[in-house]
Amino acid sequence: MAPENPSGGGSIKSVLHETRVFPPPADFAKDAGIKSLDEYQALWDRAKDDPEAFWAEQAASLDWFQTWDRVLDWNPPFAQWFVGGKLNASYNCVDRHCKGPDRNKAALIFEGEPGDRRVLRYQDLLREVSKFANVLKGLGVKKGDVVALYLPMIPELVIAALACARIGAPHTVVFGGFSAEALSGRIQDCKAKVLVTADGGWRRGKVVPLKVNADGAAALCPTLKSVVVYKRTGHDVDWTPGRDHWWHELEANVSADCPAEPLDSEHPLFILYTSGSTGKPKGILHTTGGYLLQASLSTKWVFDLKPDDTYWCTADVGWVTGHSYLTYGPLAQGATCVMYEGAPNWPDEARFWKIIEDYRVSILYTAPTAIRAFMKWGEQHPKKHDLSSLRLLGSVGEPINPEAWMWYHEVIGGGRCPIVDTWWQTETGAIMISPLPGATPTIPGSATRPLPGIIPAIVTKDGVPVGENEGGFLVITRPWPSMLRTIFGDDERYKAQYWSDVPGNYFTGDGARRDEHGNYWILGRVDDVLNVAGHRLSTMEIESALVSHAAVAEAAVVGKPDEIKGQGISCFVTLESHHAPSEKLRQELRAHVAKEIGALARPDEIHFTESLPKTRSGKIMRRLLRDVAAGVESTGDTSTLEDVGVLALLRRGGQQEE
Ligand code: 6R9
Repeated sequence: MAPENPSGGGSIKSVLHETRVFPPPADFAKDAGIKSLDEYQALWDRAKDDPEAFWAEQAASLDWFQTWDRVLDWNPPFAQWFVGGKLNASYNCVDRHCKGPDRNKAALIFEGEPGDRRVLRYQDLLREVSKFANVLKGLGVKKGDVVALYLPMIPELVIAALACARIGAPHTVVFGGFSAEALSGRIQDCKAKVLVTADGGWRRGKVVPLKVNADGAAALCPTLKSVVVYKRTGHDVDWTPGRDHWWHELEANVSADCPAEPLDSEHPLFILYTSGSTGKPKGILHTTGGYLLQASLSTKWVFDLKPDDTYWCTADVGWVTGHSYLTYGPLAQGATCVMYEGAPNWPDEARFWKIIEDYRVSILYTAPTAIRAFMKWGEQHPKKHDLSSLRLLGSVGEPINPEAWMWYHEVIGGGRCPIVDTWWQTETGAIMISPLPGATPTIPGSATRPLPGIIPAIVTKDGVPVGENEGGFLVITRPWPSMLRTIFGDDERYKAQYWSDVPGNYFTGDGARRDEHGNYWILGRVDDVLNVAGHRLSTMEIESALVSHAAVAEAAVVGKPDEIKGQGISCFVTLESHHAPSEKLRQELRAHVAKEIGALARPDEIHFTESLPKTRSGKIMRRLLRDVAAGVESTGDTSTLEDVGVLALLRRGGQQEE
């Protein structure tokens, strides 16, 4: 919010001038659900002209216990979709596929990092989800109670999420890389009563100490009554009798029958915390009908899913991509999904390619940061494996640079697989801008076009549309079914954060331009949000963590270009008078941030400085610090700087050093 660079044009610039265009391969288009740009355009136009009729038609693809009375109730900025309709997400993802031969189809093909394998058919998933739903009921979880999930990437994470959905208990999944402090903050914010975790998970041959962190978090959370622990690694863990329960022990005593609860379309499905431009993560609330519809429909359109596809989304369920495109979207579509627990370079850098060969994966959906790491590790790794089963590649999480796009296309896709570069956000719930692989010509670095039903615009800070190829703020002009409903417990913040910058429009926080062919080019965040290896982090969240350390007086955090991660974390820190800069303190501060937030937020560099560049009104000029961190000259206006000397000192590298 409140970006430093006010109006479109000027300060949001694109340096990309990409002209290579890759039309959909003819044999791909022939069998695709949407076969041509004309077909796409007709669908998009119809959705624009009569959105309610369009969405109602699409919603018929889900199984409803009761049809809706009204498609949309729009009280800006509060939307209700399919009002009066009743359905259940777990029923749509599991039960309905068990009514015919698909009951024997693989739903999840799991591979653990140590190499253990499990296949759950749809009827196995139904049994496991029903049993765990009964476990939750046995612990007193009622419709509307929030359940926190802090698990490794194992089938139980999907099972637990669907079990929550089955009984109407919203889940909040916390990524296993977050610290005890971050976990407890989330549990307290949503007042979860039950936490589901594991003794540990495997990552690069080591155990991720989930139960240790869960214990640390639980100690700070008075609302938490029970902790369910799945035995994954089998090592010893501390135990709090009365509060802690083994998953397998609870499950041994429950029935495998638990009918899915008919829920209002607007019943909360999950809360997922994400970083905004303030210190405190926001609980993004998604509800059942609209979210499930768009997750499911976009999976079908964007991945052109076929019944015999083997689909692999590499995202962790702790992020929204794992919610929409490993859990709800593909399972609602009855797809076969690969799920992998561990690191891409364990035991060696060919692990992903071996998985693709072993399971004959046909669709791969991953992140640019991973692709750049694969490039660095070298093409000898993918070359060792047969990747001929692949037919489609996807990218998500950050802008993909054309070099990485071309490498993905040639080395992984063998030059034959279309690439779908999908732009969306935790808040949007589902993919918003992306090629449709049988219809849209793709261009390295462009997410191309909005999906049918999505009407974006690129505007100045005053809401005036910018011209062709001019940079501006990306907004969405109309409500869509999978949009966030609010920030959990904070409607005012929801309004302020998303709907006040450009009144009447949803403000994405991203800059973009649209070219003369109607293709969108995402230019990155225009607010104080960092995108580190595809993970969203707020500069202020890291600043708060730094200043919570006794030695730190003031901190400013900025992103710095990073070859693999996209952005690295660069911190400028002033110290309390009785503390002196030292390498030891630098390491201590890095560790402190990792402890407060999680290892993913560990700063790449910490600069000690005597003061920070500020405007006369006391605002830290991050723009200047970004230039210092990147080692480039600042071209922007510095006239509001309170003390020009500070900048000169920082530029000369005249930071206060040990
Ligand atoms: C799905 C997800 C959202 C932010 C978003 C934007 C960036 C995501 C992108 C992309 C360029 C793409 N982003 N996909 N930028 N091209 N294809 O990543 O959600 O974690 O909420 O992050 O990620 O900046 O605003 P989330």
